[in-house]
Formats: sequence, C-alpha cells, structure tokens
Amino acid sequence: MDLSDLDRLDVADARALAMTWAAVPRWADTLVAGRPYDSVDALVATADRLARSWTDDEVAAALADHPRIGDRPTGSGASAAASRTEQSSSADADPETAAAIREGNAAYEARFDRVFLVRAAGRSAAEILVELRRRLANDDAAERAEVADELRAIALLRIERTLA
Ligand code: 2AL
Repeated sequence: MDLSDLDRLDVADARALAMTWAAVPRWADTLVAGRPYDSVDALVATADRLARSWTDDEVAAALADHPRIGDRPTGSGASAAASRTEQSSSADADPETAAAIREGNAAYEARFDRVFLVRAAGRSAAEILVELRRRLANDDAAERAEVADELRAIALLRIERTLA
C-alpha cells in the first residue's frame, strides 16, 4: 500500500492498521487524525515525535503484542506477520545461542517482569544475545527508556515497510 491508500482508509481501518505498528491507542488515534501526510517521511517524523510522549503504561500494554525473541508467532494477523519478518534474521540461531536467548529471556522476565523487547530486524541471534545480556545489567529506569526506544524503532520500521 502507499500513502494515498492510507488516506482512503476510513478512520476505523486506519486506526486498526496503526495499532499493528504499535498498539498504543492514543498514538494510533492522533496519527490517523493527522492524515493526510505530505510524504512517508512526514508520517514517520510525526509518528516518531508522538511516540516520544508514550507513557510507561502505554509501552507496557503494547508489549503484549510482541512475542518473545525465539518464540516465532504463528498468528495470522498483521502484527504476527510483521514479527515473523522482523525475527527472520535471528531465526536460524545455532542451538547454543537459541538456548542462551531462552535463558536470557527468563532472567529478564524475572528481573523486569516484562518481555525483553528489541528491534530484531537486521540483527542476528548473536547480536540480540549481546543486547539481552547488556540490558540485563540496566537499572529499572534505564531499561524502561530502552524498551520505549525499541518499541518506537519497531513502529517506525513497520510504517516504512507498510508504505514502501
Ligand atoms: C520483537 C518482535 O516481535 N519484533 C521485533 O523487532 N522484536 N519481539 C521482541 N520480543 O523483541
């Protein structure tokens, strides 16, 4: 689809699409209300700016839509399909790396009580494991900021991929 297709969607359909980019209702509503955009770059810039005011609660709620790294989503929805694409470069992890990511995910969830979220697109399993181990050492405030950054990065990539 392109930008003119986005302009033609009714509000409910455009909102549903934006929710597959990041499941933050307030963000999706404001983004959709800002149509029409002059360019994909302008849309992405607005999405980025609006995402910088996501609250901790909004980020936490949106994480439910992101499967664990290594748990390849089987769902048929657009968000599951996007996750499969994003995780494709880390999907062929060797068994030791895959096991280390599973252990890291469990340690992360025990420490922070949420799923470990990382922009997976373009990252190998080994690179994700390095990130996971680095972030396990974060304090809670630093880690909350990193999660919001990653969720925003994933959303912007999804917008670009949708409208490419
Ligand atoms: C994901 C996902 O589904 N896509 C992505 O880039 N990262 N999941 C995750 N737990 O980090």
